Amino acid sequence: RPRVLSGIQPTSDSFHFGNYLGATRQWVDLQRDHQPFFFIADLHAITVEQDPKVLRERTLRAAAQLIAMGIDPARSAIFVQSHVPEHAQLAWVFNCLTGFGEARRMTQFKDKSAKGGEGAASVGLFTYPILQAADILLYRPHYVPVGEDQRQHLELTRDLAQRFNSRYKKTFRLPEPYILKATGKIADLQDPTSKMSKSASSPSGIIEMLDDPKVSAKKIRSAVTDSEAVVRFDPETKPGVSNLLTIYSALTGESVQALEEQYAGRMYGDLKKDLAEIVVGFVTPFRDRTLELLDDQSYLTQVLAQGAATAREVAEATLRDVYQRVGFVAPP
Ligand code: AQP
Repeated sequence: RPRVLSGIQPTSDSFHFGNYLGATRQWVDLQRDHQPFFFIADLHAITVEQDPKVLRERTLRAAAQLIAMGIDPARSAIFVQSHVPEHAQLAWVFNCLTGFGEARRMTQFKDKSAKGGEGAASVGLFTYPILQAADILLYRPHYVPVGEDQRQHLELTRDLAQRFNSRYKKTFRLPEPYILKATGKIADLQDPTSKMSKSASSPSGIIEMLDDPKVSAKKIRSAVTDSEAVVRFDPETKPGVSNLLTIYSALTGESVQALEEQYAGRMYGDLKKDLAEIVVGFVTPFRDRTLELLDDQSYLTQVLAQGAATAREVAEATLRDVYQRVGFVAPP
């Protein structure tokens, strides 16, 4: 079975709809006929300052949310990145293969360091995409299901794989990004030309999966639209309404075209009210299940231990090949 791999950062109390519709929902689908590796990226999380206690809590919350949304620990390896030391070890090798200018071109670093100035950003934030390349290539996956914002990082990953293969010996598979056109970029409800983002969105722009469902419903009802008052999908001129249609379609399975017909001649208020109900119906059982799982931390710990054991088997073998190929003497 082809392998898939992806990760998510434990940098907030809850995943948001961008994370879910852009990435983790595909994890759930792909686990059926692939060999899946899904990790909680705590090494990535500390590229910006984290409170240690909160980071620990959020790591377990992330595991609970993944299971609650349908990742099955019997099918998928769910693990914490820092439990598999080979991620950091391979990242060092890739640090030494990456050009400084090449790393500099990564737009996420430019965006994320823009606020406080480059001087305030950590070197870890700068080399984040290189660690990400190591995360991926260690498992030699066929597909990497992510949101559109990760496309550039995936290209760097493929470049590094190719560089290593041609400099030393064919070691890595070139992974394909698995990015859905429809949901690869879920927009901020208040600023629909930007992506929904935990660090950049205002609280009213982001739907958190673990929020009180009433709060999420209110956020949908107050989403920014436009003055045309026609329910029509056109991301260029009507980004707000188009985003609502995207979310609606993704949650119900109805096509955007069918929704346009259903809401022809009706008000934006109707669309928002119906979508708010759909969102409440979706997040309520998810939230209940997550909270239930968080009550049984020994189960979560056991899932993560089993996931790390499965992941390490693969990661150790890859790192052994890499160390041998770059010329390191085998340890005694
Ligand atoms: N708005 C989005 N639309 C579609 N996909 C998205 N992803 C994130 N935002 C959207 C995808 O979610 C996965 C996990 O992301 P992450 O753990 O890297 O989180 P992130 O990128 O830190 O999430 P945010 O909200 O975007 O945080 P900031 O703003 O801090 O960077 C990834 O596959 C990502 O593409």
